[in-house]
Amino acid sequence: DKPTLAVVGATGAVGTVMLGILSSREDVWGEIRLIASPRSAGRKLVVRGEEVEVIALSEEAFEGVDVAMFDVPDEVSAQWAPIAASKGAVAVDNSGAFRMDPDVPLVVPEVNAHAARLRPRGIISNPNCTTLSMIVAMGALHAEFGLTELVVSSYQAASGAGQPGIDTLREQISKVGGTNLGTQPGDVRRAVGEFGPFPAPLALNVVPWAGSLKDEGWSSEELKVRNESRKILGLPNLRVNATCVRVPVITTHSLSVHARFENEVTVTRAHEILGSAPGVVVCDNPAEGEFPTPADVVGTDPTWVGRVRRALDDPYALDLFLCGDNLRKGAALNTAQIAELVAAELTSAA
Ligand code: 11C
Repeated sequence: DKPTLAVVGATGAVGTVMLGILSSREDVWGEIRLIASPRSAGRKLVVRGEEVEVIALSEEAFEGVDVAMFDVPDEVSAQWAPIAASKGAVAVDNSGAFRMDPDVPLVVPEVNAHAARLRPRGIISNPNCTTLSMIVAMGALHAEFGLTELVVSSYQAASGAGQPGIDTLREQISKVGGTNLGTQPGDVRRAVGEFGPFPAPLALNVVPWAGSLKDEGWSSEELKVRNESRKILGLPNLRVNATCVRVPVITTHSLSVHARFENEVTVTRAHEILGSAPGVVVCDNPAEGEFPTPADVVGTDPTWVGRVRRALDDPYALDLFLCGDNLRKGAALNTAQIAELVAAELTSAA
């Protein structure tokens, strides 16, 4: 029999994309059970072309479930993923609750699929969307050249902050569109009113902040990029510095990366490596105006890479620009891919 899948957080921004992804990928699932907060229970959502009623999160909801995906806030995962695991399900968690737990693998199938098999807590973590938007490409380059250092600047979309992020940006755009705002200090700040989940206006602006404040001025998001990259690549001493910035884009995170390697690099070889890496598309012909932008990448699955240059003063370093849909590969798609790895394992063991 095909395994039973539970989608916890089915009504959220990532959950909504997840249902579309589950409907379009090869169908490895038997029952797909949709679970959400009691507030959303009873709603009917379409998956695989059929209406399915959402049930409320409870211990009983995990009866008979083989794989349970969690697209919910950290504290909800922290409580409920272990409950799902105790009921016999493999929990695939998209929150930050377990990513750095040494007994929980942090998996990107193109980079470290093998890690998914060793899961002593019955939980597998899905990385943060910012890490995920670069790590498939960086993993491919690491395999060829041996990565030693990453210097990253992110350009993160509003939907990284969930549906409230999307709603806030759309409302702000409606207030500033067609005006002459953006010419005087504070005029945008006064006009937009609510900042929603962001610490400053996002429309007509860029905001050098994502997540919460950690030691010595770093944001939680910047530390996630560092810690998660190290864990996924199996490079505990990798030098990583990130500056995470929110930009007025609805969906698709972009990153500018300066990557340093053990071996000398060439752009030609980097293009070959990236061009043949599963899940990566090279779009790099600036003479023709060809480079990835969020407006073109949104809604697609791969990591898009362009602007590949060898550092002018360092033959061991590459500079590049990447875009990835933060709700797809950055969240739902990678979670679905991990769940499919587990489904294949369960099916072959049966
Ligand atoms: C953002 N990357 O863009 C964050 C959202 O650790 O899963 C995802 C937070 C996380 O705001």
